[in-house]
Amino acid sequence: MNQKVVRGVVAVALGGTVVYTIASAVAMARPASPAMGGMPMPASSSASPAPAAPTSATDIPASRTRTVTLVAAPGHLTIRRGQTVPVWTFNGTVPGPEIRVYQGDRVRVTLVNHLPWATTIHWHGLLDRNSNDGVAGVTQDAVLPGHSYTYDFVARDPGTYWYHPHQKSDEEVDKGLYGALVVLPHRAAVSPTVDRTLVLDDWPLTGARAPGAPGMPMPTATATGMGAMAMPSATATGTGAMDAASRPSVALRPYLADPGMGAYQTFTINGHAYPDTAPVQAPPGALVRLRLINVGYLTHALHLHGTAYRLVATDGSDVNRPWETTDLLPIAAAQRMDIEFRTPRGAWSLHDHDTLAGASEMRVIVGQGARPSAADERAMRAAAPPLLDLARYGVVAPAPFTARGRFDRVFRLVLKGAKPAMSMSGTSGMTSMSMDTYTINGKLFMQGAPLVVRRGQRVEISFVNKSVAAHPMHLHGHRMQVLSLNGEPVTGAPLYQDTVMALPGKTTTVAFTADNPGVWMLHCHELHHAAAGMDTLLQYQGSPRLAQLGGAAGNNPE
Ligand SMILES: [Cu+2]
Repeated sequence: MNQKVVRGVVAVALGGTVVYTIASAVAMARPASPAMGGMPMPASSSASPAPAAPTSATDIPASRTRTVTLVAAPGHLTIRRGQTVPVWTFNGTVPGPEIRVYQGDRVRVTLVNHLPWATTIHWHGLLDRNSNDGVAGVTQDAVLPGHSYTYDFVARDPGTYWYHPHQKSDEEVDKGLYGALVVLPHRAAVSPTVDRTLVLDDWPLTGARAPGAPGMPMPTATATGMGAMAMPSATATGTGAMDAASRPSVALRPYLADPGMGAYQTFTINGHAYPDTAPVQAPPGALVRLRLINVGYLTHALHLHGTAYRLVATDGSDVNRPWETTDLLPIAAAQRMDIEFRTPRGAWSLHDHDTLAGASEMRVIVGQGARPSAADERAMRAAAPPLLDLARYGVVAPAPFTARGRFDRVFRLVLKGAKPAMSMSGTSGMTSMSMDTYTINGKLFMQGAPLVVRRGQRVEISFVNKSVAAHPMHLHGHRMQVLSLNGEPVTGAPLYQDTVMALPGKTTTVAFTADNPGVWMLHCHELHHAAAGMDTLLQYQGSPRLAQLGGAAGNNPE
């Protein structure tokens, strides 16, 4: 794990040369039966939802079983006209097909591996059995090339989730292996007219700013294929620092305080960079729900022009009585933020309000028309709203935990990082960098002891970030209630997340009930940090670990 080079450039898919142009996701009226987000699904069956949500897979009638096949294979993605890059795909697309089901549906997903590497699928945020968690070396063996594996779960909790490999995840997710999982409630108080998913990603590409011919600015890996990673020039300077022309805005600096991320200069929404992003078109006054999923490693501050919005859900959990705001919405790695608003008149932007090179292309047009209005362009230049304070948003409500409550187990996890060491790799002329190390309580993954709990315990975890980098910490299999966010007590609506952003120099405290036995990952979702050691396990007493690292499949979750 420590020998890899960092800042994995999306590696080159040797072989398959079919160029896929991703179909624009279609603005969709709320479906009578769940739809697949405009993406083709190879095999599925569906029926109208029943009113009650059964509790186990065996209770679900076959008519409410959704059957999906996800074929992982190399392919190509046209990020924008003139820029097509080699990627890894599910069913030929990036993002992979959206899986949209109703609460209570049984979902059977068969993963078919046509990659040159072993892989898995992890259902990020889903509260389900440990055996479905898809973590190579912890809950299953990685699925070898040419093999398949079936996940079978009940979509118990409505919300916005996503899926991605948990085998060498820093590289496999980076190459494009991800997709949305949306679980619709049986009944919503008000159904939105438009319900769209926007998957945000960042790529280690210099994009439109790359010199030379259009096509593939991605540095090609060496002939040995996927294992060899080359450093793009942006990080070959020795520091990896973002260049002066592309520093994050002041508000976002703590979130983007990672000296190694300067290579990630191309930002996409649903696989495309503006102006090639699909607009969100709706008549004025229509209720729009946008499900924002950040599958990349950088935090983005999204700004909606032309109207106020409400943040209605974080990581799949509803926000209590959200109010209208025009603040920038920060969304860290792996987080989901669902927003609702009434469509304004005209054409307006939803965009990454930042000064990073890629921010201007992380943009979709909202409203009527595919081009921004003059009013929108003026607003783009003038606006300087603050970041939304998640600790003070929404209305306080009863919740399982309070900061002064009693806990059965209290863990204090100190997050640290060590500076990378540079080395030259002779063959390609590229500079590579040995992996920096990131630790929890001074230990790399698997050096440290797991956090041991018993079923029913009330557990508190404090993330004490003593590194210079931000760490979006993800706990599998549980919903965390955030008690204090970067030193600030949560005084608004109860804040539930499965991935909480721990900023440098701050302490963030979460609580949860140990109600899902198994062995679960707890790790940083800046997946380079995870691959560099920032992972641990939450282990229930008496729960067997279902797989081990290494072995025939080379199990390596990060
Ligand atoms: Cu981290």
